[in-house]
Amino acid sequence: MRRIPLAAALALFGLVIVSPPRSAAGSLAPSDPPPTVTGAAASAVAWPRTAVVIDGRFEDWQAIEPVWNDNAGDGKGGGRGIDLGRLWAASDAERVFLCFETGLEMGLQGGNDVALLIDGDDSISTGIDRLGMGVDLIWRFGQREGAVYSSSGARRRIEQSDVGLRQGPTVTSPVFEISLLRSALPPGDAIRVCITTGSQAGSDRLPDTEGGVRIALSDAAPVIAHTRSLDREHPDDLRVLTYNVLFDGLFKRPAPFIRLLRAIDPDVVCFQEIWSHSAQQAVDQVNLALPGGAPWYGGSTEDGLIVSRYPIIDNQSVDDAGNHWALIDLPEDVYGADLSLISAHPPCCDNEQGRQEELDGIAAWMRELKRGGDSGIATGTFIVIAGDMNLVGSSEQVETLVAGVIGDEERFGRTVSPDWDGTALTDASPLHIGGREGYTWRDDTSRFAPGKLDYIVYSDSVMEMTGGFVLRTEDLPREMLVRYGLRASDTGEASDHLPVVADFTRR
Ligand SMILES: [Ca+2]
Ligand SMILES: [Ca+2]
Ligand SMILES: [Ca+2]
Ligand SMILES: [Ca+2]
Repeated sequence: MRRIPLAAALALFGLVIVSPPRSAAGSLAPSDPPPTVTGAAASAVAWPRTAVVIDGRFEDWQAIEPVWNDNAGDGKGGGRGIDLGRLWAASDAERVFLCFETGLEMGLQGGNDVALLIDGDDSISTGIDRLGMGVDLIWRFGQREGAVYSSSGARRRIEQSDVGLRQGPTVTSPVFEISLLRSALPPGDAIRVCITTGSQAGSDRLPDTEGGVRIALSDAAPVIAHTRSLDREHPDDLRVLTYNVLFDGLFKRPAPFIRLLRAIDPDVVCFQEIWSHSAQQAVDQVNLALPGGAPWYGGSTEDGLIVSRYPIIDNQSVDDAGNHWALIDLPEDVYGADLSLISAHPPCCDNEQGRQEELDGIAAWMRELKRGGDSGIATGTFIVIAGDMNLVGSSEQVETLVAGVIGDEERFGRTVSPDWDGTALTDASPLHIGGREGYTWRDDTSRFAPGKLDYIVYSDSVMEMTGGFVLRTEDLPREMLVRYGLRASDTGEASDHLPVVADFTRR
């Protein structure tokens, strides 16, 4: 297995740590340099980042001073080697946001004993007495569950949806950002927090002193971005939609999908989880939603299905697993290039090896296309890979998807940077309308917190992203629902995944 160095892993998530000087006593060190953003991993679009967004990127924490700087090296003996570092905090009237360093690349939702203890009202007289705090809520990340304690100390077990837990990134990382609802905590104008990495000897604690880190809370209204439109910035922008429709939902639950397709008005769609219907049947459904124009085109093998407003010049299976490739004939006068598109759906959950194999196969496929010739694509062709990538394991898989880094070069051949200028592709990473969230999958009955599973990555050397969004109709203002003919329940009824959209123009 390849290991990527810590610095590279940090850069991948937009964060560069400039050797933070840890204060000897583990006390607050406000003079530490805030994390800086690398150019490559920065957002493609200048989102109104006036607040913290739980999206697995960290540029939003740049202007915020850490509230604690834990000693380096005090967590190497236990707690699975986790060595807590800096802690950042933010808040508004609705949520508390935390960002913390773990000293090593790790997954947050399993394989660790990290616990977050919160005294939600800064009062020793409520909750249970732990580490000099009156702890009202404990969340155990690795167990994906927690507990709240009443003022009398009575315990009630909780799951992620009970506290509105958000966390990112969904893949492994040495830094995580999380948020939870203030309504899950007793009311107060300050909280105390402590993070522990386990109970065995040598485990780390942040802070090491009793009483936790005190964080004064803001009652400011949540910052909502002023996105009040689903429309393209320019009518000619190419709109790509990827949508995991959950077990043929496009046919089993057509009504919300028809409304959503009509509102989103895509040019090309990458569907996943259409198992028992043909490309022509998918085309017919899209035609039902968006009639009146030229006929739609479709191509599929299994699972990864592509529907396009523009003709499909060529299409093939990337592999036996159903990841699907199509070359789409975009209007020459508008875009000056065609579109090489993959609709992908690598396996989910614990199947880390199977997922890496499919992503390796996609990277190899892209490499061969780029060779040109009879079986290749023309230089400068738009390249987009979109789909439900199920990236819940190693961050190396993000590297394979975005930078084409092949894990098993013996089997899949050498790594070639996928973009035309010899660099990586760019992760579009759109946010929800409202700008507060980055997740693309959510199931409130699951023990897994909402996550970013669906991706659109593109060749930024020839394409410029002009907009995009993740759509969750429950969060739309009434006026927008009416304007776009949507119902608040649509995305929830349709699928556990949300529609993910990115708009492009020629660079
Ligand atoms: Ca963020
Ligand atoms: Ca530490
Ligand atoms: Ca308390
Ligand atoms: Ca410590």
